[in-house]
Amino acid sequence: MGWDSTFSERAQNGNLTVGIIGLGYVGLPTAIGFHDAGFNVWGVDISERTVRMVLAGENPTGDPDVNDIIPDPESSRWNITTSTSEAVPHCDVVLVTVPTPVTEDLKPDLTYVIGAGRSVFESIAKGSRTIVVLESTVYPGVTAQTWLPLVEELGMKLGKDVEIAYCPERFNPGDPAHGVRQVARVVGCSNSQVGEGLVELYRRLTSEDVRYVGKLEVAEAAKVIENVQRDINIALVNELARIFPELGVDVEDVLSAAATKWNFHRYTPGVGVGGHCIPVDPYYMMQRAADVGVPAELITAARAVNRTMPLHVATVINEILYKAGVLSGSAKVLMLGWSYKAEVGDPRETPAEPLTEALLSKDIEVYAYDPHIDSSQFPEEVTVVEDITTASGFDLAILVTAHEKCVNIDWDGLGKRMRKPILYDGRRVLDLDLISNMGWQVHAVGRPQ
Ligand code: SAJ
Repeated sequence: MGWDSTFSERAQNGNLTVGIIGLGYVGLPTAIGFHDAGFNVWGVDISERTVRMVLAGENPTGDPDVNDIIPDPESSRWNITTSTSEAVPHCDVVLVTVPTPVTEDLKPDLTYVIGAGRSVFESIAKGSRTIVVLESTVYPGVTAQTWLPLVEELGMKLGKDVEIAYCPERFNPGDPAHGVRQVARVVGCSNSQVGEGLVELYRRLTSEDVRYVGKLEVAEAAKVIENVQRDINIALVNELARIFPELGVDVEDVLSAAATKWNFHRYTPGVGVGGHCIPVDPYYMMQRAADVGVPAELITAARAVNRTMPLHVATVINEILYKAGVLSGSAKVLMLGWSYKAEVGDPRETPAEPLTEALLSKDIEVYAYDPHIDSSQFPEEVTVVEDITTASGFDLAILVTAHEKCVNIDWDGLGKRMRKPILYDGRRVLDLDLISNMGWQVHAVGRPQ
């Protein structure tokens, strides 16, 4: 039994069964959150490994915040399966939290959204008005464009057999302060009563603001532009990080000075912008603008700045090695960190990859140390360093990811084991004066040579 006049009341008293399709970074914490809020939960993932791990109480995601909070499989309210068709008939609401990556040619890849939608709709009982909510990040129009044809193809009717809504996930991996129970949500739905009913449901999940914002496209667009804005802001400081060193000025000094102004938003330049959100979502907005023939020049230009940051850094590093007298073809560079973000074990869209490709193209050997990333997740052309305390023989060390275990290392000891103690701080988090006093030659993104 999905939507009916008692839905809001059932949501308020936890008397609903919530299905979650996709138990990854977003889906698993969401399933756990609704279980902890007192709901019956059916979690579905196509991966046998994921289902097996979750049922064993183990965390299949790379997000440490999910450790030790997985419910006991004996709980009658916690049902985990690989079968959508088994789960959906039990559910009043089904949340779809599947990946929405971009293709090789940087176009939105909606195959998971379409596949999950189809398997959910096929499993819904006619007349149940089961509510299906897409949470994955898409561009405005996708939910209606992909799911409504599936509903019609199956001979189902919106408002009779099924209801469709959009509620973007705003989950920040590796940031316990912004987990699924602590972030504000917006709900888009063509049926305002269903939208308001979902607001009641999500209010049981998160302590922050939850509001109905109108039709699907409004909520879809809000999520995309949240990340587009972030990409543009980071691109600005990355562009400044290329300009100011040429003026003999450290960009970090400039940004810190500017940040004394009450409405200046401080961002940090780096080797690049990774992850499954920020470097991906702008392509959705660009696609949609192109569909309607309106240029998206700023969004496109910002994406290009961030996308080429690793190449810029590789060029600078090559110059540093050349000036240090390292013979071409003999240089060895140690990357400290591989993941796209500190304290998270996630290599998706990591700038370390294009940086590696650029360094290899300059005949520079690449080694990498990242305690959050399993050695099998590194590309084969990278030599994995398992133990930083014995690593030796490198001509330059570059901080790629500001993991605590890559920042707080024995710099003095490493310096003594380097062939050349040259450091490049790719995240502007290190105390370069302190490290320089240990005998390192120090450089950093946005800092004059
Ligand atoms: N980065 C910079 N400079 C910055 C901030 C980030 O270079 O000033 C780089 C990071 O190193 C990383 C990439 O950008 O490679 C993305 O970093 P992020 O902090 O935005 O982390 P994400 O990708 O996990 O973004 C998530 C997003 N959350 C959701 O989509 C639900 C994003 O919307 C959040 O704004 C962001 O977390 C956050 O607030 O930290």
